[in-house]
Amino acid sequence: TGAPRDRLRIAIQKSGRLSEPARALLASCGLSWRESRDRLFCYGETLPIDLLLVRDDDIPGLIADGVCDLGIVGRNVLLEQAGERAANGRAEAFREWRPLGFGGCRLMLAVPDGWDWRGPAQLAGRRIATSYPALLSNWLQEQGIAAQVVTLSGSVEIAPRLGQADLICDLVSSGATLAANQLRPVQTLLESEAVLAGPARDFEAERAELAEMLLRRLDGALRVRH
Ligand code: PRT
Ligand code: ZN
Repeated sequence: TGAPRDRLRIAIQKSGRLSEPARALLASCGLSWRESRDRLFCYGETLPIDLLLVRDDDIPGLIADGVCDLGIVGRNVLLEQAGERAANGRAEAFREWRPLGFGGCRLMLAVPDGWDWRGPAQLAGRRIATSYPALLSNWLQEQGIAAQVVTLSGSVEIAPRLGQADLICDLVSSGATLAANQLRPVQTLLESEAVLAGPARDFEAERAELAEMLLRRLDGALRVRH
């Protein structure tokens, strides 16, 4: 399986917050594509660099399996899945290659408005709802705190009101969602943004040259933006 050796395949989010900025960034590197009828695959025209349009959660696994060479995904997703792999005793398979400067957000603890927050020690014995159980568990362990991690795949912000958890650990950008749910952000666990993800090891042969060219163009495009 995998892409032919003389082409590069990049996984990006099909539809979501990172889709348009990811495409725009790659287009600013001189890439252009011909879209397939099902809109899941974009064939590179100016360069032998193709796109695969997928759920963001699938991107680290596609790189680990060698189905894609690179991906554009939130650091939060990449580190969560890396943490999950490590917890299961699996080898490191992907890593962050470049921060990309868009999709910024924070993974934060948020407590009900009424809480008098006095620091992490207060979390002992509490139930914390999150979609990032590996990142939260690692942080709790670093802090030396025993708390219960309640894993939810979505709508984490309503968990305290439903009585599923005492507080939450979720992504925050403007903070409007927390405020609308009578929650207050109190502690940052991770500063996140979109990143270029790639395999833990370097590429070989033809793909290495293509990847180097893409990285040079990407670094140029990122410099112009800042
Ligand atoms: O369908 P697919 O699985 O691909 O998409 P998705 O729904 O899982 O992802 P998507 O498009 O919502 O987010 C993709 C990535 O964008 C995330 O993994 C983050 O890296 C990044 N990002 C940046 C965010 C936010 N900002 C953000 N605000 N992801 C989610 N949110 C949530 C936040 O948790 C809150 O519920 O958006 C809501 C609004 O946030 P506030 O604080 O502005 O109210
Ligand atoms: Zn997702």
